[in-house]
Amino acid sequence: MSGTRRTLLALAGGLAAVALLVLAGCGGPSAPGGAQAGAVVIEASDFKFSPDKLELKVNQPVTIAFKNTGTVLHDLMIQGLRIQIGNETKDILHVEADPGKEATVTFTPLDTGEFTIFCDVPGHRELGMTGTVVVRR
Ligand SMILES: [Cu+2]
Repeated sequence: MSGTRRTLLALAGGLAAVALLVLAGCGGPSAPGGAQAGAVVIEASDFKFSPDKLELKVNQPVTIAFKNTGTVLHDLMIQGLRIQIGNETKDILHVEADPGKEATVTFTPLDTGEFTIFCDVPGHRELGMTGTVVVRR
């Protein structure tokens, strides 16, 4: 009989593990039904961001869809703002998109304050590809 019990225990353990995985999978920024806690579209053209001002909430996940409608590679950098991406904490956000392409990034801002957004492709920042992100409580 102990053999059967062990099998049952193993089964129960396996089910618990599956349940945990499912729970972990649901813990993202997208709520059931696909609605997103925070989603922003930023368009990059030659040579500006639209919008060039962004307001975020600290500790709240946000997804940025970065659309490049220009004719050359553009990226979006935020330096000095601590963010969480997946299980990692970083102090730089970087997302880039080829012309006509879109890239998305989901992160959680960990600091409040005002930070500068810019395109890191050489020369673009000077041509006006800058913006501001404000992270509020
Ligand atoms: Cu650029």
